[in-house]
Amino acid sequence: MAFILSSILYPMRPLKPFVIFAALIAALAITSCKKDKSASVSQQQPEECVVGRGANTGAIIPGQYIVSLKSSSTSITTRAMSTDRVAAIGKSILQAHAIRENALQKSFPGEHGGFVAHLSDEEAKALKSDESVDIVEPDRVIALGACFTVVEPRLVTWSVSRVGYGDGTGKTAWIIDSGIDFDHPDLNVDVTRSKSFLANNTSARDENGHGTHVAGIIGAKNNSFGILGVASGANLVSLRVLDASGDGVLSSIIQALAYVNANGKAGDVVNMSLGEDVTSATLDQQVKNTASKGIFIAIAAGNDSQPAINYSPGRANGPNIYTVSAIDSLDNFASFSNYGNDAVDIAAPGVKILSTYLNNRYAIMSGTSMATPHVAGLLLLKGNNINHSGTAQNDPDGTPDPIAHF
Ligand SMILES: [Ca+2]
Ligand SMILES: [Ca+2]
Ligand SMILES: [Ca+2]
Repeated sequence: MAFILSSILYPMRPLKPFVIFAALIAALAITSCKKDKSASVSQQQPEECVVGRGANTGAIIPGQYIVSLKSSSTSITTRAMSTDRVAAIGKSILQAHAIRENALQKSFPGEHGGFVAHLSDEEAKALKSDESVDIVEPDRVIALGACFTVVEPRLVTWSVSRVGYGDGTGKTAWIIDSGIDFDHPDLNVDVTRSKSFLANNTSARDENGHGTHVAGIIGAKNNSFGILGVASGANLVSLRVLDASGDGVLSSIIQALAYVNANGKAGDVVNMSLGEDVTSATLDQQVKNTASKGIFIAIAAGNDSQPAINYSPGRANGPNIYTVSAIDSLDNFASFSNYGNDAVDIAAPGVKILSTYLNNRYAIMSGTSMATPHVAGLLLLKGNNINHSGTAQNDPDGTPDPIAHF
């Protein structure tokens, strides 16, 4: 799996100091991962082998735009429309501006539905002025910087013990990530509703490991082996937006949220252990739109040691939306975690977290990516009645985040 580390964390472009720091740490992790092929517990894991954004995250995809439509427009209502119907509306809008029909690449239904199109700057500007159009913004790269250490499992991990746990049977978590390992014996994957939003791969199976790790924290089975998830036995739906290298595009995440809007129900939970290096009005709006249906959304605050309010979707605020910062096993605020209570709602364990991994294995990973599924599990069990137990120590914004608890 070394390609994940090398391809994402060693970019040719200038790095911010934090990214250089993360890359150095990851170099240590590669060594320990190689040593651990036999699934033995590493005694020398680096303290901060953090699953963060890859260096290209936020880069604009030239000539590709996300166009979302006004839901209250007098001419168009996308609510309850199929993907095909929204695509047809998109084509008619393109036509009205003398833009070729095949510029439309994909569409997403829902209250703030829309489409993705290949456009020139001038064409994008023209669509922005259309009275049916709400937002036009460039599509962007989403990339994951990942590192992991394969270890022996323990039934109840320190982190699940810290937040508490219960029976998640019959509850549904929609996991927008790199996919889930369908064959992992400790996971109850809802294969039927799983879906890939990648342009060139229709399988929702995980080829990266990140999504499988997230899935286990939420719902690993209550059986005689492996680990126990926060909401054990929950239905885990894989909505794949990141490929084997951890790369994806913003518009796939928006499509995945629209898919949850169409197929989910109140009480379900969406886990978003991913984010952008920038803000996206379209993504924030889709998150709020999904949450307004009574679907809970757990979102990673991000791993940049920066104010969380500067990143989408973590900055999206509103009922049923929980942006999650990370703590370690001593309740200390994780050095990498984004902060700021204008965005962050709650903290959860995110340093050295043990969970399921590809090919029947278990691994340790760190990041707000790992903190978020602890909260997602609690939301499945308790909804907005989620409790707190203690607060994050040394929270850099001066307002200690409450630590999530059953
Ligand atoms: Ca288990
Ligand atoms: Ca918030
Ligand atoms: Ca805080």
